[in-house]
Amino acid sequence: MKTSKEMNNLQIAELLRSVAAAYELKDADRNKFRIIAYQRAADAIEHASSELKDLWDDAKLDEVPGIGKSIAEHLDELFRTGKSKHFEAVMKGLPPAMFEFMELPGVGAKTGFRLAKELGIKSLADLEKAAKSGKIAKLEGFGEESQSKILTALEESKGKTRRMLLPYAKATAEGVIEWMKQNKSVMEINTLGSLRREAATVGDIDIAVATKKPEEVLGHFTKYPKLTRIIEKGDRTASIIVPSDIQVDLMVQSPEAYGALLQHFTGSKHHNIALREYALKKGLSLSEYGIREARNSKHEIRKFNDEESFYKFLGMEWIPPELREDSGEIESALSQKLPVLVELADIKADLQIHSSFDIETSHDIGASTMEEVIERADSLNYEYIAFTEHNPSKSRHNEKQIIDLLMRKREAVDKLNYSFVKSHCKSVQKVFNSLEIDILPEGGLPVPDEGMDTLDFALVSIHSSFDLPREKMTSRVLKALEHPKVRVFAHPTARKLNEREGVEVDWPKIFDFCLKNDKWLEINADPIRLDLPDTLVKEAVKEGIMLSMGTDAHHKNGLDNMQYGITVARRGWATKDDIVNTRSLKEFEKMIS
Ligand code: DGT
Ligand code: CA
Ligand code: CA
Ligand code: ZN
Repeated sequence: MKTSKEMNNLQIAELLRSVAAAYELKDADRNKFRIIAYQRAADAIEHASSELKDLWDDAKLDEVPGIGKSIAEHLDELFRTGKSKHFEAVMKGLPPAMFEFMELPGVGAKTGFRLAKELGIKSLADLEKAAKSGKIAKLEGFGEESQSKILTALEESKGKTRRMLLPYAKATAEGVIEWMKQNKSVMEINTLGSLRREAATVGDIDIAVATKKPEEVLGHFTKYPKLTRIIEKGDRTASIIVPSDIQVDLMVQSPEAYGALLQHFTGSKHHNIALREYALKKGLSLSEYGIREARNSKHEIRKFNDEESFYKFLGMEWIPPELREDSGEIESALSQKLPVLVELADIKADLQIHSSFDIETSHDIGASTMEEVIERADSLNYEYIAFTEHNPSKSRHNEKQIIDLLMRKREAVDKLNYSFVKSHCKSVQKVFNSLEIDILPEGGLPVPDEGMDTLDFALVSIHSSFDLPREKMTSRVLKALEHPKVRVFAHPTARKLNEREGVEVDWPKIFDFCLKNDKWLEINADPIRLDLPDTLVKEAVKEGIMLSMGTDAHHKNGLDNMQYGITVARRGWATKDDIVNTRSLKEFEKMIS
């Protein structure tokens, strides 16, 4: 087992997943809750916005939601001594290669174990050899199909480079920016690149500084206390590596020319190419230093201290970084017709929240009570929210039980509206009784109509059978959306960043149906989902479809993720009018009636 005091979040998450797998192999039934606890902790750590090691240094390990007391104790030992006796004991006797194999999609603990043990192999390279020579197909219960799936998974895992999720990138950049601001020669500082454009994932972090003393600023940068290595340091730029193998590039410029630097390194590449082409037609040449006449290299460069004047010189409005993807923003900016993009302050509600209300006790239940969630919503100045717990599972309840459970939740929500909301809230005026309902593989809903009647409105979403062919998937979704109580298609592509591609559906057909029947598409603000993705948001907005924003929070702190949904809405050109939950409570009530 690889252990070290300096493990990064990804490595720790992998370690906890390995422990969960070991429990699963040893006695899955008896360890059921331990397995869930370890997997949940792994997810929490993988998506945490700070390095766990740093939190441990500050004695804040217990503030990470999802890490229970006993796991926290083992992690404490891990950081103190470089290993955990408990983890080692659980994983004892298992071949280390199995954990590597388990990172392939479709390979679970049992398969990973059998591949490592029965083939006697130690690496992914060995596994590939075994698959190519037909050895896997010959194992009992495997066959040609499993073998070719493993080969495909191996191929796909090769080219993949992991990109940071937006919150992690933001927090990492924030750490560097705080450090840089301690230097007096730093006059202005901004993020650049995909981070400034608020893209869903970020490859590396780029930062700009305006200064009159470049050398001093770059020197300070390369003394960043958390850096693990310096890649290069020049006159105007430097690059370092910080924990989790993340690259941070710094570029400096004098304050008079800072606007051109910002513009140039914010990108995107495609926006810059299109802008350069436009400028060339006007006989101008653009660079990180400014603008000059294209055919006259002796012509003095015109400098810009901010971006507004840079774009203005080209006859354009300033273009918000989120729109700089060469998807029509230059034309709009030239005719001064850029949209007024929605802002976080416009949001009056959160329309996907899971509380701990035990509609279904064993699967994906929220960690905060309804009251705790309402208090948090109130502190965010929301006017209303919707509780959207998952539907009670059909396999474990009969129809009557499902209806009873839903009636019980209806009563609980009514009671909250009569008492708690009135007595405790300054801005929240109403909580809605909603439900996130699985779309069954054939398109039906697992809730009988009598249960649907208890709801104010419902969300539907895909949580299984992700691989249906396009036609089938489309009719499946349309069938679910047909029910009059259903208003929202939640996390419509079902993608998970770095984990799972979105489903295949006929989007124009879905858009058309939503438009005609007043159904809404969700922008799920969970940073691992950000779904609808920005490019589809843009198409939906163009069609005039309404969007519903929800954090999909499973803990009261999750309500704070709305900001990430806003980045997607803005990148998709959405204005306040395109978003359902910018409406006042009165208007919203009319919309769902
Ligand atoms: P990323 O890091 O993969 O998430 O994407 P970006 O957009 O941050 O790309 P990056 O870090 O390679 O470069 C930052 C921006 O700088 C990029 O959007 C376009 C702009 N840029 C302009 N000229 C150049 C150049 O010569 N080299 C690079 N690398 N970027 C340039
Ligand atoms: Ca970058
Ligand atoms: Ca870069
Ligand atoms: Zn969901």
